[in-house]
Amino acid sequence: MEIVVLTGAGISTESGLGTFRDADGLWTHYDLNDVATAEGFGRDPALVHDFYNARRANCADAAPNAAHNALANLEKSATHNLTIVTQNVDDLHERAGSRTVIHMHGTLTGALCAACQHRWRAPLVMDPTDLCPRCATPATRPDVVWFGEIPYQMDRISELVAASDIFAAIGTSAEVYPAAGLVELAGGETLELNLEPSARTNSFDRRRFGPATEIVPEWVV
Ligand code: BJW
Repeated sequence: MEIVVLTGAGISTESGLGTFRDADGLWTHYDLNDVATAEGFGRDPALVHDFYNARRANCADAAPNAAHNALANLEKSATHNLTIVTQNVDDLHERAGSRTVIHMHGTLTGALCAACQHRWRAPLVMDPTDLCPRCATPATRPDVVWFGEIPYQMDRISELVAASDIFAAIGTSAEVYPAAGLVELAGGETLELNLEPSARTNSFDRRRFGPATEIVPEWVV
């Protein structure tokens, strides 16, 4: 049984990490054009680093919740092959014990040189004057996927979703593409697990609504 689970910010919100588009979400406090585009980074790299430094600190203080734990346990069961495709840049799936996790929008723990594309482990606090360890250019940015950039491992993700027996989307608004369109590629049964209906809820075969810490452990049992 091949299971692919797509996760979004809603799975981590009960761990204390905010979502983007809910009331009081990150995009109600920040203009995404300023902090989640390469153009915004070019205009004001200090603002972007402040945004991600704060999120890195929040993430370090957070712990996986019952939904992350339930998915990690599902992966350990010998009868399933589970791949988690996450839009989240936090590492709560890994810290819960999940081993097969694809971060399609990058990670808070990654640093990327905008000049030479070298990647390395990000320090807790990043600064516009940080130099790339390979080319020594002060072009260090978080290794996350901003609007207008191509998400990571899309070919592998598309193949996994198409070949899946079950595709479940957890805690995502389905407002951001290409993640929102993955349900259309799914070869098997599709299920939405979310606090409320997402923008693509009608594309799923089945749906359950409620907090992830309740509905994900119930689904996994
Ligand atoms: C709970 C809960 C609880 C709350 N329990 N649930 C097609 C049509 C229109 C536009 C486009 C299109 N294709 C591409 C675009 C452009 C653009 C886009 O989608 N724009 C839209 C806004 C219209 N997409 C892109 O630019 C992407 N790149 C791209 O398309 O490249 C071209 C290409 C791709 C592939 C092949 C070929 C070419 C890149 C998108 C990058 C997104 N980056 C961000 C920020 C960086 C990472 C970071 O800083 O964290 O990623 S934006 C932000 O949104 C972040 C998230 O990963 C992403 C998704 O958000 P998510 O996770 O869904 O969170 P929310 O807040 O939206 O929703 C939370 C949900 O949880 C809600 O439903 C709640 O109800 C629920 N919830 N509490 C369960 N307790």
